[in-house]
Amino acid sequence: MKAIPEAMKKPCAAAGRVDTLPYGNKFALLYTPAKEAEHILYLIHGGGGDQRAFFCPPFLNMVDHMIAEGLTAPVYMVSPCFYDPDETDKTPSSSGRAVAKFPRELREEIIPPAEKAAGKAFPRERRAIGGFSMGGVTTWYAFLQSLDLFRTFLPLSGDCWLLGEKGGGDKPAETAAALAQAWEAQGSPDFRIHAVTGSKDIAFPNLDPQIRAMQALPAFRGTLAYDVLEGGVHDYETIFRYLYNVLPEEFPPVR
Ligand code: FER
Repeated sequence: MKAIPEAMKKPCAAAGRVDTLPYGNKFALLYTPAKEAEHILYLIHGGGGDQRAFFCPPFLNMVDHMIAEGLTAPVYMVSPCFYDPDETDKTPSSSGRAVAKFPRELREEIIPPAEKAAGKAFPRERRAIGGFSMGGVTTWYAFLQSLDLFRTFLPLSGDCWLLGEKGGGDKPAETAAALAQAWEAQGSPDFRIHAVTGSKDIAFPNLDPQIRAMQALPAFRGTLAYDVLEGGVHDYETIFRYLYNVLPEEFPPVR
C-alpha cells in the first residue's frame, strides 16, 4: 500500500470548496471538487469525532491533489455527524446506538439536500459510503438497511455490530450470514465492498474474522475486496492512506 506523497498533504492550486448544509438542529459538510464530478461519497467519522474529522486540511488537500493529477475521478464528498448536538456520551455503546439508526437520517435528511446542493441526484451506482471505526460500523448498517441507495461500501477499521458490540469478532460466521441474508432481503442488487484495516489496528481482531467468514459465502465472491496494511494502526492518518490507495480503485479516472 503506497504512502501519501508529502507534497499532497500541502494545499493544492486547484482546491475544492466546502459548504455547510444545515438540517434540523444539525449540519453536514459538502466538498465540491474543482472539476465536474459524477460520483458522491458519504464519509463517516469515528467514535468521539464529528464532521471535521475527515474534512481537515491533510485529507482535503490530498483529495484535491488526487483529482488535479487525475489519480482519481472527481468526487463530491459529504461529511455528516452521527451524534446529536447535545450528546455528551461518546462511548462505544452510545455511539453504537447512534450509528444503528443513522442510515435513516442519511436517507431522509442528508442525501436529499446534499445532492440538491451538488446539483443532481446520483444513481446508486455512483453513490458510495465509507467510514472509519464507528464510521465503518455505520457503513455496515448502511449495507444492512440501504442497498437501494448505495452500491459501494468502504468500511475502514470497523466491523459490523448487528449482533452486538464488536460482533464481527465475536460472531463472525453469524454476522457474515446476516449480511448475506440482508442483501437477499433487499433484492440481491449488485454491490461492491472494499474493506481495509491494519495488522496493529485495535479493530483488526473484530474486522478480520468477519471478513474471512464473508469470503466463504457465495454472496461475497467477486464483490468483496480486503486489504490489510502490515503495521497499520487505528488513527485517521492511517485511514487517509487507505483512501489514497482505495479512491483510485473505486473511482477510476475516465481518460
Ligand atoms: C471496532 C469498531 C469500532 C473497534 C472499535 C470501534 C476495537 C470503536 C470504538 C470507539 O468508538 O471507541 O471494531 O474495535
